[in-house]
Amino acid sequence: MRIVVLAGGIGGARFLRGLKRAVPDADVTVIGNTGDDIHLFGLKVCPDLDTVMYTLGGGINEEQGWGRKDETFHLKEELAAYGVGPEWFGLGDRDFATHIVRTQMLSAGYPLSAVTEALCDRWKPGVRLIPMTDDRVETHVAVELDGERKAIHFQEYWVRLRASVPAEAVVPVGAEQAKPAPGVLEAIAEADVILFPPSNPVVSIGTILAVPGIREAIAEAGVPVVGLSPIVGDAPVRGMADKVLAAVGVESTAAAVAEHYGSGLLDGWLVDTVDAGAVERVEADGIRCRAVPLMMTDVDAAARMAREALALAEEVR
Ligand code: GDP
Ligand code: FO1
Ligand code: CA
Repeated sequence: MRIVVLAGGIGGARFLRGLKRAVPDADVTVIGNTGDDIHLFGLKVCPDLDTVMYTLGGGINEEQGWGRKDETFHLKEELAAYGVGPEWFGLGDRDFATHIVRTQMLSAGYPLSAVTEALCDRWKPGVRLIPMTDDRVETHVAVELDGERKAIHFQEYWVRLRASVPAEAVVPVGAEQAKPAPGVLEAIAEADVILFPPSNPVVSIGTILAVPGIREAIAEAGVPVVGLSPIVGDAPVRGMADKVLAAVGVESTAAAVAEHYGSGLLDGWLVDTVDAGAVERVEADGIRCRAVPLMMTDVDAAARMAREALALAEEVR
């Protein structure tokens, strides 16, 4: 079975680990969000690609959900001693090596998709991980700070400000001009099923869908498209999805997120059992909906969610 998954960072990665356990023989292609990418200290950092790669490759810091396990921060401390920041972004020593290799290869002329493949030669995530695009896309968030409206990088909004001010707009800068990376449209066209894991609907999956051609290819693939809600009990399980959903005028409920994707894109939607009351509303919108446990407390729980998603895909096929 050929499965295509659109993934952000932690939510996407943890779901993928469950999917791999549920269907070990499946041929899984992951289209990764690169809107979170940021240049720091002259290096290109790709948080969501790395979160997927480290999580599936066994290198992730499990408690944190991002970055490397057994990490140290000597390099960051040395940079800070020179007064070189930003001090608010926690790049560890082991993680730095990934960004150095990536940046070196990009400088040598390799596209990000080829670089990601090379990094995955080490981590062997067991999926084909492709960035949504080889072109530069950066998510910016419009906020009001000190009485002034400005656009800041998504990492600054989330990591430095901890989403403490309202997001007035979310803009995937560069997305309109971006082309899907090699293999993205082909994987979608050849998929037997397409899954939206419980990733952020705006700054993860929304950013991937903003690359011209990807949304259209999914809608036209003619195979079941099934998503899992990242919103449980009217709140994100973690992160700032509520803030960025508000910026696009969508309430933080499992049903509203399904409606935001729409029946033109989604065939099936899973909500958590605590949101069972949303099933009727989602089905009234023409999206088949089931309520099942959606908390990824461990890999087995994520595997059960993956099986439910694939079962729903068969129902709507
Ligand atoms: P990020 O890039 O690290 O923010 O990760 P993603 O975009 O892939 O996923 C973030 C979303 O995952 C957040 O909106 C969370 O609410 C959601 N999430 C995290 N853990 C769980 C979980 O156990 N169950 C569900 N249903 N959603 C989760
Ligand atoms: N998230 C944080 O909350 N604080 C950090 O200091 C931080 C550093 C960091 C370094 C490398 C990396 O790949 C990810 C990192 N993240 C950090 C997570 C990252 O900001 C993610 O983009 C967000 O979790 C939302 O997607
Ligand atoms: Ca992300």
